[in-house]
Amino acid sequence: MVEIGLVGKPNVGKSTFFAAATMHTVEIANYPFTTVEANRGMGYVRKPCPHVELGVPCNPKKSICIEGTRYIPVELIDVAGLVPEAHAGRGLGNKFLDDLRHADALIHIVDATGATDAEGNMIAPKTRNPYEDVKFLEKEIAYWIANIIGRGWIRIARRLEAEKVKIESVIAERLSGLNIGEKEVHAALNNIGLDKKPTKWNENDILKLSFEIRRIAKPLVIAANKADAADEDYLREFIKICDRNGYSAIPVSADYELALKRAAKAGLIKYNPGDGDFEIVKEEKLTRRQIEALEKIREFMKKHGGTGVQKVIEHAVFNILKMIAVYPVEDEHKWTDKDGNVLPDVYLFREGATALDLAYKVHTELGENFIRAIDARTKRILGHDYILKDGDVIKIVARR
Ligand SMILES: Nc1nc2c(ncn2[C@@H]2O[C@H](COP(=O)(O)OP(=O)(O)OP(=O)(O)O)[C@@H](O)[C@H]2O)c(=O)[nH]1
Ligand SMILES: [Mg+2]
Repeated sequence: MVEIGLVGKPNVGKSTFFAAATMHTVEIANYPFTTVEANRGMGYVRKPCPHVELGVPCNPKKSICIEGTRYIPVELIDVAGLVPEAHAGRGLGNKFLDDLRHADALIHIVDATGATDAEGNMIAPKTRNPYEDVKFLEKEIAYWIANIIGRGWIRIARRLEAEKVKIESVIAERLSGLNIGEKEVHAALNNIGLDKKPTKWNENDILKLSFEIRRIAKPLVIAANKADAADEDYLREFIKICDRNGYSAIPVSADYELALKRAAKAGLIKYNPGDGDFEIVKEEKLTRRQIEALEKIREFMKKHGGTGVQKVIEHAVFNILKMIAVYPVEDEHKWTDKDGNVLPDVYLFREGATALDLAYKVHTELGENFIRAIDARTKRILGHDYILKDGDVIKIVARR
């Protein structure tokens, strides 16, 4: 399962975002360190469901299909707020970081109103430049990585040089607990070009390398949260600065998304997560103030194409991690499993994954006994090295 960490300093709306995306009930409050233990839950990314082409309703098992849109689960982790020097043990220290070990990507939630200081205390709007938060988070994570790489470095570097082992394999071994592998370390080393002799590396070199490893192995998208309360020019300026520095920042109102989800759950409105609009269905049950509040939300959604929550999660999965959705079936004619369920499963893969990867994901045995795959649309036979495409419906044929 894809894991996405919701990170940021205290009091920016991480838990609100999490609650809105997962519908879990979690503690939300207007003071720092409300969350101590990480919350884990399912969020979703959307894809058009192939059942529409087939003209037969689907029977999803672990995903959901609403009006022709497939909602595919991804795991979200809401962690404790991060404060400056957390890597050195301040605030809740490395606890936050430890909860993110397996994350594939991060959503950095910031207060785009500029009304929370570095520690998460409320201050006047526009006093804390949210871009400061972007830089500080980069730094904290890089220090965290550098601490792990740099522990007893000189001894390791000497051994490396004496035994002629590959540098990337030694560093990747140190970082294996963080879900960071040789490939990422290799790419980072290539990009920054350090001295060939690791005994020559100083603390700064290791830090530079760690910044680059973070960029590659824990890529992030920025949720410019509390956009509902932000000054428009201030928000626009922030997004521009992020963009100039290679980050995508998306305006978000986690608060609005949570309000819509709750109203939909209560049957007051009809709203499919991620939609650009909603419909009031039980106007008679709403007070005037509630209707006014909903209309304010609608105005925001018109301007931004939704509340932004779904957009940020999908940006992380589809644009940053470049994932595709693939549907394995047992009957390539009916697109069913052995029990006759239509398009029961869907898996997310990184671009470049093959038919053999799909087989292994469905079942190790299927991978080990792989003979061929069949494209259920065209009935074309595909080899083990066929590169999966987004939306593929595939049957795997294996030895019994
Ligand atoms: N205006 C506005 N307020 C929000 C939004 N999202 C969260 N808030 C408020 O910001 C405060 C903090 O929200 P939380 O979700 O608890 O923040 P957190 O980042 O999880 O905080 P910690 O767990 O303390 O790190 C609460 O008062 C929320 O109601 C939003 O989109 N708009
Ligand atoms: Mg929280």
